[in-house]
Amino acid sequence: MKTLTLHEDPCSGNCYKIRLTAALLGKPLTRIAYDILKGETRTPAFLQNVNANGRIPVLQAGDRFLPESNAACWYLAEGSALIPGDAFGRADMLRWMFFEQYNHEPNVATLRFWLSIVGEAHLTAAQKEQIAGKRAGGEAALALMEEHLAGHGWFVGGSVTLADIALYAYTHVCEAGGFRLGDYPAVCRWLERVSALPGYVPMD
Ligand SMILES: N[C@@H](CCC(=O)N[C@@H](CS)C(=O)NCC(=O)O)C(=O)O
Repeated sequence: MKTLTLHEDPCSGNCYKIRLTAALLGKPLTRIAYDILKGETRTPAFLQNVNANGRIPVLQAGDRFLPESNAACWYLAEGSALIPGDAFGRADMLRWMFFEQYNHEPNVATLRFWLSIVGEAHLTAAQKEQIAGKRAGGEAALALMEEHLAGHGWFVGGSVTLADIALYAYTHVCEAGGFRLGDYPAVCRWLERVSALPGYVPMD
């Protein structure tokens, strides 16, 4: 595999997914940090050379750039046990990764960002109006995870896959967004299983 560089903001769970995947696979990553609060992913140089979409994470493999956290995790994990060997298992894993991007991250991660990183006092009126809806959406996502994990050790099959890594990133820090992990005991037990994996690294 080519030299791997992660363009990241260390406070981002989307970036952490890629670091965790690489760590579990024993693949070294070089890290380049940007401060999203200072607009460092919106500069002309970043837009032209790293990601025209103005966002991190971006995984650089040699001279090619791959935005989107879950795509980058897939690239790292291709051919490993983090991706199920059977077609249905792979599709089911993608189901949870799409759920993470559509139902979980826009609610759970956004409230953490707004309330703990930006700070409520600095939110716009439009952002403040969205808090209740994002709270309800995040709680619904966590409740669905709780229901699944009450009967399963992992999201897909009998071992950790990229679905677990994608959902772990923002779930384990969801209390910073005002969610109560204590309401989700099966989720808490699953968080412990993930953090006990060989090679696990914590978020910065
Ligand atoms: N769907 C993308 C989301 C990327 C994203 O929203 N990145 C945020 C940080 S987590 C960002 O770069 N924000 C800075 C900005 O939009 O200027 C992924 O999973 O990688």
